[in-house]
Amino acid sequence: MALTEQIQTIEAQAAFRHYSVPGGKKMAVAMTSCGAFGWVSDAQGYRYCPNDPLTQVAWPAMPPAFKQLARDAAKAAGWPSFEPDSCLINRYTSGAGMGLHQDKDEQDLKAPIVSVSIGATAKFMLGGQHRTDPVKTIDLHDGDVMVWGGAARLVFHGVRPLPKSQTALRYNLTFRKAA
Ligand code: MD6
Ligand code: FE
Repeated sequence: MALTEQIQTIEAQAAFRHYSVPGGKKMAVAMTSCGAFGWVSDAQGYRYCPNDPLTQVAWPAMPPAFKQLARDAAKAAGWPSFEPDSCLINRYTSGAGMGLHQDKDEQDLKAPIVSVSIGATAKFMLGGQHRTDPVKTIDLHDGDVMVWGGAARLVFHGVRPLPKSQTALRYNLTFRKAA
């Protein structure tokens, strides 16, 4: 099954939603998850949960094809034993972007993150170890896979808002070892 069809199956069980960040604002990007843990955010902060807070039931299982894709990509990049237990699915519509951030809610920051881009091209911002470090912009296209590990694991990064005039959606899958 194609990745977008898998996403449709997942969102039928765990709908895309806009989380609030601890400061109170709602994120522009809509999110859902699959796997044993899902990333969530609310007034209490960011964390991984075994249940979907919208339904109180476990997140949909990670499709075997997702897991295999993540394992293969990690292996090719030098992490032969990556076993993701969480896949965060981001959905970008016109005007939606994601501010500079680090991913550090996972227990084992030595495990890599595998990122898969689907749909509309995004301008991805790649900074350094400090928020104020200079940022490079790279285009992420449909089908692009990035593996983040080692020294790159904690770099600041974000996504420039999709042009307002654009109607095509972008999805991004990030495979993580959360627990
Ligand atoms: C995105 N990606 O591409 C957002 N985080 O939509 C991320 O925030 C990200 O691509 C950690 C590792 C890889 C990523
Ligand atoms: Fe991130």
